[in-house]
Amino acid sequence: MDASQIEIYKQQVGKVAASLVTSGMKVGLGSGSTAACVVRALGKRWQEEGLRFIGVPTSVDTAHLAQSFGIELTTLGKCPELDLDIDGADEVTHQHYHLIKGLGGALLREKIVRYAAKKFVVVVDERKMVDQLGDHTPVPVEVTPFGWEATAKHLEKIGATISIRLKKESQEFFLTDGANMILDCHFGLITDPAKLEKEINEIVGVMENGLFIHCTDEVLIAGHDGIQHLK
Ligand code: ABF
Repeated sequence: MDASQIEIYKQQVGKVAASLVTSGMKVGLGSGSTAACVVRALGKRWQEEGLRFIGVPTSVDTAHLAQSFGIELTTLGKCPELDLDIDGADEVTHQHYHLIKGLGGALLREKIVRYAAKKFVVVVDERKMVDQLGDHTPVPVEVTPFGWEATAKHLEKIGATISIRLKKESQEFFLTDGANMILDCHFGLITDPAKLEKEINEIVGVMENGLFIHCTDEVLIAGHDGIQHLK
């Protein structure tokens, strides 16, 4: 699938996801390129239809994009309960819609926003669908920089092969919007993702991880068969 076709899929699924938002809603706005297509489609509705909702962005990049359309934003501090959260993913299982998220580096805020929302809708193109998590994608683990080396040792003890996330074209550590580091943990095929999600978070120094298990309500998948809306 070439890049232009993928971009078309992302725009298609972004538009369909944006149609789920009605005026007055409190909406979590995800991060990554597919979620950005949702924000752009929402911005178009804001400007052309007068759609009015309140958004809680999951990253600085998403906040800037939403603000460029004039979308009203708030924080979970002012709005701790959301109606809907729309976000992308790096892998989605066909069964149960378990996710790996975080290759975009926003997993902590994404997970906090997800769990503040009544409904969670994931938007992907068909490349992201898998039978089992982990074969091709590491689990991003957000860790506090203090003592990250010791935290990494604990992660290795539960089976992780670790790549330290670096800034693009640099040898500097990538830092999240929350000024944490990300250790990309390769586990291979993950047979019990719910157990692993808990195991990782029990390690001192770990802030959160990119396994989103038993928490997806609906998935919108763009592909050569058009848009599938799985509930
Ligand atoms: C975000 O979107 C992240 O959780 C995930 O890593 C990323 C996927 O990005 P893209 O849509 O660009 O593939 O939700």
